Amino acid sequence: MSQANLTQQTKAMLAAVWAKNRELLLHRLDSLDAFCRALPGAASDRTLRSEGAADAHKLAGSLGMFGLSEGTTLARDIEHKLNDGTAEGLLADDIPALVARLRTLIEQYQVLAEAPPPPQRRHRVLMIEDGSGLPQQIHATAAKRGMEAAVAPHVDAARALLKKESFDIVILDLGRSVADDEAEKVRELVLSHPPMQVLALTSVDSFEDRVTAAQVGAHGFLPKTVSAAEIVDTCEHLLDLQTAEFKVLAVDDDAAVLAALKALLGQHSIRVTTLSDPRLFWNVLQDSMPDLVILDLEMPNFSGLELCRAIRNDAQWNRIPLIFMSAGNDPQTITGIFSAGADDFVAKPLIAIELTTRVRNRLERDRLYRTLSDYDQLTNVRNRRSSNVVIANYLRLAERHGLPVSLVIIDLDKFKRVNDTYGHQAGDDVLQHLGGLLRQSFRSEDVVARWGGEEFVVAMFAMRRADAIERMAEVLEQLENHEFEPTAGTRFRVSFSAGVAEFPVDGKDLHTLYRLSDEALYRAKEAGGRRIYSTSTAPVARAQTEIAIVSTNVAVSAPLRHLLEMRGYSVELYQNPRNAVHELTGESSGMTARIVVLDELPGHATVDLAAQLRDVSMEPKPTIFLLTSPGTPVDPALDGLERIEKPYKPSWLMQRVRKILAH
Ligand code: GH3
Ligand code: MG
Repeated sequence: MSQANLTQQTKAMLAAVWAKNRELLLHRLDSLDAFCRALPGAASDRTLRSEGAADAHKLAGSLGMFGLSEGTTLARDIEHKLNDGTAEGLLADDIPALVARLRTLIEQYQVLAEAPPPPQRRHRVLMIEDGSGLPQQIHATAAKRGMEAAVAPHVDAARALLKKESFDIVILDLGRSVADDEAEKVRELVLSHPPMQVLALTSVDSFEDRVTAAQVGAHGFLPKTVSAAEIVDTCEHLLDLQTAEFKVLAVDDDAAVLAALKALLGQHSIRVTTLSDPRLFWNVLQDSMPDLVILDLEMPNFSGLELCRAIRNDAQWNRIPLIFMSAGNDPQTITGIFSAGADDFVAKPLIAIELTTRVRNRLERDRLYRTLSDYDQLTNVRNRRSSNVVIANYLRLAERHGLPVSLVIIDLDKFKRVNDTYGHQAGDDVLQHLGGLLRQSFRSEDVVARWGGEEFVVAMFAMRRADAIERMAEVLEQLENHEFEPTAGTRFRVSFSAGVAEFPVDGKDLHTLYRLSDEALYRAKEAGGRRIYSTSTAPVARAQTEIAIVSTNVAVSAPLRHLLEMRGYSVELYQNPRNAVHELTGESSGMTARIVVLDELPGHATVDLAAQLRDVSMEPKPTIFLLTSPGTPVDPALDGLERIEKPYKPSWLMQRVRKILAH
């Protein structure tokens, strides 16, 4: 965008903000009017004078922002006279004439925009029909706000539509359109269309619903009881977040200044959270996680200086860039601001261009500094120190919202051997590749970090242990499928092991969670590596295996076994069907399995084994999964068994396994 364009657009935005806030600014003249009406007595009334002066002060601060510098000068003049003049002096000054002049200035002022803001591409919203009438209401509200909305009759239709067209946001009703086993379908839909945002609606605002929302990859969730307008508000907020490059928190008790800041900085891809009550500062700071804070100097209850000192004394936030706005620019004020720990100071009246340039520069410099100091140079993921701060904050947020967080430690298997065999550079390439894989695989609200040589940590917000294992297993599969080629013709593959602990059930602080996930990692390594264990992965006696596989075909059984073992399940493999019959059905062996996966076995073996397993007297009886090939007829005697057609999708198979083993 050219500079000229930007200025035009900024002006157009300011014009809109001015039109909206002019009434508010005119109200600031009320106490000045009251002062004038009560003259000549008011000239010696301390209260009336200071109320009038306070309003004149605010007007001086905000008028300049809209380019009305004459108004600022006039308001300043009135403020000084009311504050410092003698009663006689005030009467001689003809304050009513000055106030009337100021009113005329505000009433007549127009921010002239040479051109209307260029049309933006309309945001597109997709919803799924649920029979409640809500999608139609959202449709109407979204249209009024300039969005395009479409309603698909069901999830499959939504998927078909997404293949043809792109949408910016999809609204999902978790109560109806996402049945239990559809969660995976929806997640795929979501993940395959970045950067599409997903808003989940929940029938009751329950913990379980929130977790499901996170599992399907939703970026936000709302109970379905809220109005269509609130839903559309949230959509706008999510879209804002997506396009914003930086986040800023602005604190000022003057709503007109906040509105103008939001509009001005919004033009520079900066999303502004505004706050007019400084008492709510800490909550809003934690929730909005800004990259920079703008503070007004004078505010009721807490002054900007007090907030600034508090920020500089807080372990988590003390490094955030802080910019002050103040109407006073005398040396004493400025020294006070900088000695409280501010990074910069902008005098009110604010000049739009100066303000945006300063904020933008500060943000860019800080980002550069942060990437250098917070990120690992080799792998481009967070380093240990910076991830500690972010994870600790997530734990606090999760506690407040009653959500889980899963902490995972990842350690490459036999990595020393990679270095020894292929050289240090090849080792570095592996670390780099894994860093990239982890960055791609997790949502932006999750934390990925390198904590040491070949040890990585991932913190997943709103994720339970079991789901974290599933996500990690997907990453492990991808890593194992990748071939490294350090020199032409030399190829190798690598794997990792990982340990998972969950907040708050396993521990409430980072230290405890780290220790427990490290213990789980140790057990994963002990079991042979290439797997992910959690705090709840208990060593299982062979007699109580979770899953038995009966297959004479190693090409089928080996990957299946790995798939299950990497997720921490205990697996027993029978390559000889007769052994399986003997062990799994013979009560003498004492052997049980919760699930038996039967491959296509030679002759009648599959039918026989299934029949015998159905007859075992042990409770609970094992659930039988039948592996079938497409096009191969299945014996009618096997009707009623769960079928898995080859080639199966790991994620889909795992969902069914999890459901059965959860009971
Ligand atoms: P295990 O399966 O038990 O984890 O065995 P391992 O060989 O992976 O573990 P060990 O702790 O014995 O070795 C870790 C190796 O990681 C030793 C070190 O040379 C290598 N390493 C650590 N940091 C880096 C790095 O930045 N670059 C490279 N290339 N290698 C590194
Ligand atoms: Mg290792």
